[in-house]
Amino acid sequence: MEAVLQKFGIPSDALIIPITSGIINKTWKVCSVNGNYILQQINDHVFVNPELIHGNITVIASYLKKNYSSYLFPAPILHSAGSQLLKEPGVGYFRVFPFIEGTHTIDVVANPKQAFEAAEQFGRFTAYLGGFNCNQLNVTIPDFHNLSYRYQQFQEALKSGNAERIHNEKSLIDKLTRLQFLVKQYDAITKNNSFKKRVTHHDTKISNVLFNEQDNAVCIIDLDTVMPGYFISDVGDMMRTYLCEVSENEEDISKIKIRPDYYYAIVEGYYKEMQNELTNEEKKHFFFAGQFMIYMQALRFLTDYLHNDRYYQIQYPTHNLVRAINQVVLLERLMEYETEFKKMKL
Ligand code: GN1
Ligand code: MG
Repeated sequence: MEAVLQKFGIPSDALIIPITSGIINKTWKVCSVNGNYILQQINDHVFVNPELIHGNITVIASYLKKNYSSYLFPAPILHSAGSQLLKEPGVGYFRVFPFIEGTHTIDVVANPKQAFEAAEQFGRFTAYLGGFNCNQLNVTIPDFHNLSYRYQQFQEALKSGNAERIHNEKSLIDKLTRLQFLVKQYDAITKNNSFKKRVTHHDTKISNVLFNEQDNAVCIIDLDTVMPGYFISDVGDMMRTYLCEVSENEEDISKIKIRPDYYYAIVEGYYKEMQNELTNEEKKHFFFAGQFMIYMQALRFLTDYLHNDRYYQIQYPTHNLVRAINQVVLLERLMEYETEFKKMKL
């Protein structure tokens, strides 16, 4: 670790504090006499070509700088050999971001204002990049939010996965199978010209937004999965992670409840920035966005559980199962609000 820091010009006696909220990359806060930084080791099983991420960051940073010079975009710093990404042979890929002083991240959305502000930030990011041709971006994880593909992976896990786990989880598997109509709706979207591919963040959880001391959102972070995508990915993942007070890790399903105010806050914040970008057809799909993302995450967690947990970091053997059950309950709770939420006028 010291050797890595030194290459970024950071003194080796810096204090290194792990940040454990992500479940893919490894992240540390580094406090040194030169200033504070965020150090990350990229998970190169998930991001097999980390160079692609940094290609995206570079072109986006330059577009935003040219067209929206006051937009706050925390770009990684360069190491001694002059690039953002440091490859340590046999160890992995590292990058360092400046720590934006006076900001903090939150893990749970505590009030609708935070939800509104986060949604506004993610909407603004896509809207500002409306004039940027998203096809220039590298695809850092192919088929990342392709629901048909995720369903297909689930089907494969049912054939080749852990037989005992498959047997024991039959009722959960049946439930997810009955929700397959959501895959059909997604497939229709991919064939509908009214749905546009835009610069999409694809990981809009609240800890990817920096807040200042007044609790105002100041910028978004984590551009690893920025790729061409549909707006339902970003709006849907906010719904998945902000609507409920407890996270995907909660075992006690009685705590999984929808907070309607937060739904309206997400839609209003995103819409404020994106209303001129979205087509009328897209505007009718805010509710679907939540269903789509929660369902996809349930499939991904269960698929990983059936494959003996090879993708997500887990803290105990049934962790992915708990997460999958949690997401199915969340989806069921959301669907109870279908009529009410669809009445929202845009
Ligand atoms: C992963 O590690 P984190 O929280 O940034 C995953 C997301 C999932 C999320 C579920 C590259 O993101 O898609 O929604 O876990 N990212 C990747 O907690 O797979
Ligand atoms: Mg992420």
